[in-house]
Amino acid sequence: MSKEVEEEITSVLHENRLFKPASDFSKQAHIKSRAAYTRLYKKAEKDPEGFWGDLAKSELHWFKPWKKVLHWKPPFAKWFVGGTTNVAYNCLDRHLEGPRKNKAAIIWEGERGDSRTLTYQDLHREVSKFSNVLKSKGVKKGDRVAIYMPMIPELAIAMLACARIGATHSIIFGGFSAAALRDRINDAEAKLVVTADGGYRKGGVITLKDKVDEALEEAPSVESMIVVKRTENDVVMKVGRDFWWTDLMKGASADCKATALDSEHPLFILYTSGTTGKPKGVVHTTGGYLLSATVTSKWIFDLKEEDTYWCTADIGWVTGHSYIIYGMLSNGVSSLMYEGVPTYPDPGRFWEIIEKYRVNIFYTAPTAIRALSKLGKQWPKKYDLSSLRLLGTVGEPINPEAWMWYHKVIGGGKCPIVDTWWQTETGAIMLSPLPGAIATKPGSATLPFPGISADVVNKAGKSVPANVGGYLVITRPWPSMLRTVWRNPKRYKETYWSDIPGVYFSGDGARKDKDGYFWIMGRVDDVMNVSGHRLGTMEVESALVSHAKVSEAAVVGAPDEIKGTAIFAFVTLESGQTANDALKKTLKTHVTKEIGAIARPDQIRFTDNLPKTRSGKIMRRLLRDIAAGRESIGDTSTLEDYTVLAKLRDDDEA
Ligand code: 7RM
Repeated sequence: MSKEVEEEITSVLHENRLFKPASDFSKQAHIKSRAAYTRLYKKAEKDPEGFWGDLAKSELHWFKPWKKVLHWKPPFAKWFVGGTTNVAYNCLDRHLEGPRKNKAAIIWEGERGDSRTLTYQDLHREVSKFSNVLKSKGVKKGDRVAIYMPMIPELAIAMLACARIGATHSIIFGGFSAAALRDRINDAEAKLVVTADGGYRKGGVITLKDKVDEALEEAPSVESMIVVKRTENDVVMKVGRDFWWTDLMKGASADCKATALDSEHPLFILYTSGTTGKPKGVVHTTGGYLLSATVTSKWIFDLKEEDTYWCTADIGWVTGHSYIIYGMLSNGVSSLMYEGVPTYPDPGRFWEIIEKYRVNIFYTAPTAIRALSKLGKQWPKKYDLSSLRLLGTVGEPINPEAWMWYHKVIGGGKCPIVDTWWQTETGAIMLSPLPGAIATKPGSATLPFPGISADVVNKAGKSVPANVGGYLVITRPWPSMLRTVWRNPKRYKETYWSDIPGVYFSGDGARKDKDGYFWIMGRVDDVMNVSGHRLGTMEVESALVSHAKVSEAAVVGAPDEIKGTAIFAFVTLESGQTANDALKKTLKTHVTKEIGAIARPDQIRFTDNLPKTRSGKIMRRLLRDIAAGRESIGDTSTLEDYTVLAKLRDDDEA
């Protein structure tokens, strides 16, 4: 965060609904009551190293025990110092001894309806073979491997193979351009790239290998490329550099021992874009990362042996890393992986998959919930969703209206919802209800996970009173914290540990209510200063979305001579609604009624789509430029649909 952190944020949202866990859910849950949560939380607070050390012993396999749980030289942490382990061993080998051997590890559904199931034994064999393939191409412990693939099982195999031999993977989401791919490959100096000839998406075929070819024209570190055949796309194979996955796998031995790796060995780099400047390579290591991913998966998703779990994220984002692959396989769960989009071939696709596989636990993003709710409940109503027992959300604040739709229409009013707050940098979930223990409030990520010390503070690092907005910080190191920015410890220190003295600053604004529940108010960069009040965007957006005709809203500040900042709202309507001036007036009045005149939008613009990142987050920075009539500068490589910006600008002239 380069911007100076300013003063408190005014909160205007009032949400009073409370949903207590049903007693039959609590009875079977890992953490069964608020009292049990409090006991764990207090235990961890009193003795964090004892708490995490005990869990590391009970939940993970170590080749060699650690000497010290935590070495903390702020802001640099080492967890489980001197211990050796292996992430792939914990996700695969240790399950082969017992009844999980022939249990589904990955249940894969292709966009076109094809499917594959890999048992733990199958996955172990494929991973071992691919580990040997990587070795045969000269990949050694500590080398970086770039992975640029569609959501197919080979993606999981490739990442686990890297983990098995101690190569550090850098997964680049398949929607990125050749230039974005090149920059990420170069920053990490990857030696090898794993890709595919293409993938299926939104009913069409995307290409991937051609983008790698283009990237490699200016990426001298790469020696070879391995290509999975997924589509009928024509590709050009460069002799001596490019190899087909199946050709190499054919001859590979299925015997490859998992390397004993130091607990602090870098497991992966994942690039996250800053608002300006080049993307940051967030570095996660081995033991601490796996511990947090494993324990949060187990307690927050309340994993049981017989569950079928589905997270709809792409593995190219941190959510896919931690909650499709590592956290789930470490727990021996059956994790469903879907190749395509929610609306192909029709808006019932997610619900059809839940019915087909009898999914029990479903984890998705508010953007998907809002988009699917806009298409109407006739789609989910066509399918039997009664297998669901737990729902989750991640990625953005969930508006209370979207929460209620998810609860009623998808969860049938009976499933707890875990609203999980975390970041690429945190590696694992930090704030979330434990579903059998914590009563939920729509729109709140509730309380910190045991062992996580979170607070809302002012610029000076002092806790702010209840219901006063401030900066969300983590005050103690945690096992899955990012260790550094790849080859840039200075940027690590400046970005996360400098604005507020002594603590990790998340970049998010938040408030705690009188019950200690956290309410995320959005990125601090998005906060609007209206007539001297600092308002988060989230609360105004929630007020707009609570109107029956509104599907989605994004609110930004625009320069205003009198107020300093005027509130500018971009609004997407429910299907079938017509945009007109009368509705603009109605919505302005609605916001005034819901949260007060201070938050009344000065301008409303209707739009069919909002600019979003490829992982579904609204890019308010770009909307701010449009509202101010400015040209957009800074990184737009994460933008999902470039035509949205042009359309929003055209409307400007109309
Ligand atoms: C997991 C992920 C991180 C940013 C974070 C927040 C926002 C994520 C929630 C949320 C409100 C949530 N990693 N965010 N989860 N805001 N409630 N439950 O999304 O690095 O891509 O993004 O996402 O602003 O700082 S991420």
